[in-house]
This record gives sequence, structure tokens and C-alpha cells, in this order.
Amino acid sequence: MVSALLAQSNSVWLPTDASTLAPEYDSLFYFVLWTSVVIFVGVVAAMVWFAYKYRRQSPDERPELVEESKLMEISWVVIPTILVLIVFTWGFRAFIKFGVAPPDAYQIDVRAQQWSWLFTYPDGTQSSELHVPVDRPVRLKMNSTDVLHSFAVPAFRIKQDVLPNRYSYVWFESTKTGTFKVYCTEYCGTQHSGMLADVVVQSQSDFEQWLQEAGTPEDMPLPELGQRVYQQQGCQACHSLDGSRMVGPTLQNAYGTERQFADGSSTVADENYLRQSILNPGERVVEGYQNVMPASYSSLSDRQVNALVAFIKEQSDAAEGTTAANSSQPPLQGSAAQ
Ligand code: HEC
Ligand SMILES: [Cu+2]
Repeated sequence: MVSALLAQSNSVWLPTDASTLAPEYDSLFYFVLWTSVVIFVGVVAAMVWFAYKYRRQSPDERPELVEESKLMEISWVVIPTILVLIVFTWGFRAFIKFGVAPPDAYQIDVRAQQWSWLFTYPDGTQSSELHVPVDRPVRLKMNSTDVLHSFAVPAFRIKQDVLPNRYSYVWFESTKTGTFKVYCTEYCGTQHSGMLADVVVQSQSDFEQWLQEAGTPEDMPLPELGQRVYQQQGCQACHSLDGSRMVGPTLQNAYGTERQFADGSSTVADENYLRQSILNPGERVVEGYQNVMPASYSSLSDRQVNALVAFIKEQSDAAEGTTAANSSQPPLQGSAAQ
């Protein structure tokens, strides 16, 4: 097909095509584009030619009577109708293909949250990057914990709204290995434009190896595991580690320093405080911040929470030289709120 030949990958027009759906959409797009170009050029050329040919040449000239042409009238009804029907059937077939996942598709759960993506694989492994095997249909079961988001991968030519309280689905079969971008395409708050993720398309064996390593390995040191959980769970969307203020307070030097709360109380952050801040963020709201931290972290496993606490502790100068024994001591002051 001519239009398919013109549809080069990564052209000025369209992003790389990396799924089975892409060529269908692209060829339809180019069909509509080039048909429009041909019709547009034809109409404009005829217009210019007629304006010249039938120009008034003397003041008393009268236009000739033009006889109607049945052939022309029929053709300007029939040809556009055929074109529209071609576009309709073509588009409808692609739409059905997009809407119906093959029954053997590999299912990955997607959680959208202000402002990050979390992917959960059938074995329970979680990641903030979407990893998928190449040449295999993948079906995403998607859900949001807060507002409307929209999952879009231009390279796969897919886009689907992600809603709270309900699942939505999208599927694709990638055809190229490599890294592509996921965008959130529904305005979902302050950090909406930063709600990005990578899709890493790998060979089946690389994918399986990655899946094995990506779990939460037993032998991984807690702070290191904590860093991983921190990224997977999207904490960095709201908390910095360098002291800068974001939607949430920075976690640099959070541990071991005094925290002021909106209700006027205060406490020195110890491990229990960090733990409670993650599991039950609404309980004590840090002064000057909104109570917007997701409550969904209450479902993290104990090991994940321990790891996060260890990681946050590591971001603090006050943690230098502390030992595990310190954590069982009462906070230095103002622990009444616990
Ligand atoms: C949507 C934004 C958002 C996300 C995502 C988020 N937080 Fe928060 N977090 C906040 C805000 C806002 C506060 C301050 C208000 C409060 O205390 O609830 C806060 C407070 C905290 C505090 C107390 C900080 C202090 O200065 O005393 C800790 C600890 C914390 N978050 C850890 C985490 C961890 C760990 C994650 C990831 C598992 C996370 N947060 C994800 C917004 C977020
Ligand atoms: Cu979003």
C-alpha cells in the first residue's frame, strides 16, 4: 500500500511505531491525509483555472448558460460516499482490534496515582517502569486511587482513561525492543506533566530475568530496598531528598528533627513517627502542607515499610552512628500525639 510506504517510522509526522496496532492506524492516517491532499489540490487548481477561464473579458459580456451534467452530479455524490465508507470500515476494524485483547494476553495491573504509575505483574512484583516481553500481547488492567488519569503510549498508538473505583483496560503487542514513554494525558493536578514512565520492551528471556530480579529480594539490604520501594511507590513525586519543598515536605533530615503539625503539636521524628506517617498520613499533618498524601500506602507489606523507614533514616545527618537499639527509645520530646 502506497500510504504504508510513506509511513516511515519516526518521521516528522508520527512517533516510532512499535506495536501491531501502529501500522493500521498509521496507514489509515496517511490514507486520509493523502486523499485530502489530492482533493484539496484538485479543488484549488480547478478554482484557479475556472477563475481565469471564465473571467469577464468585456463590460457587456453575459455568461453562457451551462447545461447540467448527470455524470458529474452522480460522481460527486458517489465518489465521496465511497471514500467515507472506506475510511469508516477501515477505522471500525482498527477500533475493534484496539478494543478486544487476544484471550491469551499477559496481564499487568496498572495503578495510577497523583503523580506516578505503578505496575504489578502476575507474580506480585511491582515496578515504576513498565517491562513487557516483545511480540506478545499484553493486557493492562488499570485503576486510579484518586482522580482521572489517562494512560498513553504514543509509540504503541494506545491511549485509555484510568478511573477511580472502576477498571479500564487497554492492550498492545509490541513489535520492537527498546524504551518508549508512557504519558498521562488527562490533566490531573500540579505535577500532571511529570507523570511519566518508561516502557521497556525486552525479549522474552530478558523479561523473565528482569522479573526475577525485580521482586523484593530477600538478601537486599533494607535501605537499598527502601530506595526501590520509594521509587516504585512514587514518593518522589511529592518529596524531595535534597531539602527542596515540593507538594510534601522534603525527607532530607526528616528523621531526628522536630516536626511541627497543623494542630500546633510537635514531635521529634523517630522511626515510629516515619512509620505512622506512611501508613496513616492523615493522622498528623505537617504544618504548612495539605493532607494530600495517598492513604493507599497502608497496604504496603511490613518489609516494604521497614525498608522505607530505613531509607528515609539514611537521608538524615541525625542518623549517623545510630544503631537499631536507638529506635526503641522514646522520642526526645512531645510524643503525646502518638
Ligand atoms: C501526593 C503527594 C504525596 C505522595 C505521593 C507521598 N507523600 Fe508523603 N507527604 C505528603 C504531604 C503533603 C505530607 C505533609 C502532610 C502530612 O503530614 O500528611 C507528607 C508527609 C510525609 C511524611 C512526614 C514528613 C515530615 O516532614 O514529618 C513522611 C515520612 C512521608 N510523607 C513519607 C512518604 C513516603 C515514604 C511516600 C511513598 C511511599 C510518600 N510520602 C508519598 C505528600 C505525599
Ligand atoms: Cu495523571
